[in-house]
Amino acid sequence: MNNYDEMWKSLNMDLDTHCKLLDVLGQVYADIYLNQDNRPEGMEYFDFVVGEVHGLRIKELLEHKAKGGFIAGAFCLFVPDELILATGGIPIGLCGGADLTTAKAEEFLPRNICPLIKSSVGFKLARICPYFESSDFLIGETTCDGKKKAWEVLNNFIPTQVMHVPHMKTESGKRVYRMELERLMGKLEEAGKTKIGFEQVKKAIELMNNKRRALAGLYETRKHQPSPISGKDALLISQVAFYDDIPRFTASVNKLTGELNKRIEKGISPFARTAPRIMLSGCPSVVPNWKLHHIIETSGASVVVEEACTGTRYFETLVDESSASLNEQLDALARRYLSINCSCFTPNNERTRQILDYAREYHVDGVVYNTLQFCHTYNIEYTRVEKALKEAGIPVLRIETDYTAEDAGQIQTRIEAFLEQIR
Ligand code: BJ8
Repeated sequence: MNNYDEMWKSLNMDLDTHCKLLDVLGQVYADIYLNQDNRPEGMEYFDFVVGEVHGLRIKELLEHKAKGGFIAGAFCLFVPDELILATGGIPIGLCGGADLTTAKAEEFLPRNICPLIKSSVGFKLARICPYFESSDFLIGETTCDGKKKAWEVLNNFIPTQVMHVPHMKTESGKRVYRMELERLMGKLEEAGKTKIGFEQVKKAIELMNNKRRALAGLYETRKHQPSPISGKDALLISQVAFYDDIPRFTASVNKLTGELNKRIEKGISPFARTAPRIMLSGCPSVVPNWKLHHIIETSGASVVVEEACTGTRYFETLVDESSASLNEQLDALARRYLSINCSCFTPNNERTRQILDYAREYHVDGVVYNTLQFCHTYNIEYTRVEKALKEAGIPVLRIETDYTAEDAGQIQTRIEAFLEQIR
């Protein structure tokens, strides 16, 4: 990475700890990603983005701010990127996927809380994430209990708006979410010093839909047997989607998909045709958490789909583009966002149906159900998913883990036994 010390200093970051973080990440990335055989050439762009993750992209964000724009950090798919974009903001996904700042987070949070929350809060407290430090404010939401209370902690360090996401998709729940869109819009208008209008929202909807279409196209290639791209690479792309420049990201994904389609014609894949095809389902795998994908793929299987927010949930439904007024656009946004099947909702029957559909569409041989420790909603929902998969004759293995490497050996043994069973 170029020397960005001055920039990081201007963001009041802890340079020593940050430097250690970059060293560790560089090494882990080289081991997990750059060592893969037979990668598509189009992955060079994403390697470059990761190489510049705390450099060039941050410079771009700061330039955006210098021109009067703002940066809004968020942690959940229920925060609508379109409204942030329509008011001149850039949305950035800030969820943390590393264990480095756990001790710092535990100064304010209990030990028995989801690692994603601890990591996210810890990154802010330790001042080692330039995305956090570039953000003007955060938009939290009321999805799970841990996050809901973490916003109160974070609000002491950075202004944090909280969006009320209902837990039931009833008529009243839908009304609540729709009203929350309007409330958020007011806050964003203040931040962007602009009045939101039909044309800006239309442009933002198209921008986001194109990004979703690009990701859907990429995932389509993974339905082929064998998949032309590793699950690890596909996961990385889903993770980069949360912070990269949107038009550039969309064009890069589309270009890669073109290459993947050619690889399919020529029969090129990182995997043997006989490699078991695995769906990862459950909690998000947030950058730089590549643990399960790496273990599964180094055990000889191919991850072909992620039923997760770092996967299908990110792109699966488009926002209706035919609205004729701002009101209709808000209705369309509410419909689209409330179609996301997160386990924070009750009931959440649609998610199980979707998992079965994906299993069929992606020719899945087995499902690895991924839950983060203390994520009660995904953990509890396992029983229902397991029952449905067993009835459909699809083997499933639940892995409950955190961000440390301590359980990697044990997980590897369980995955290998699971793959044996599938074979
Ligand atoms: S839409 S999955 S991003 S809430 S893993 S912090 S739920 S205890 S991340 Fe999520 Fe939105 Fe749902 Fe997606 Fe809580 Fe569970 Fe931790 Fe979680």
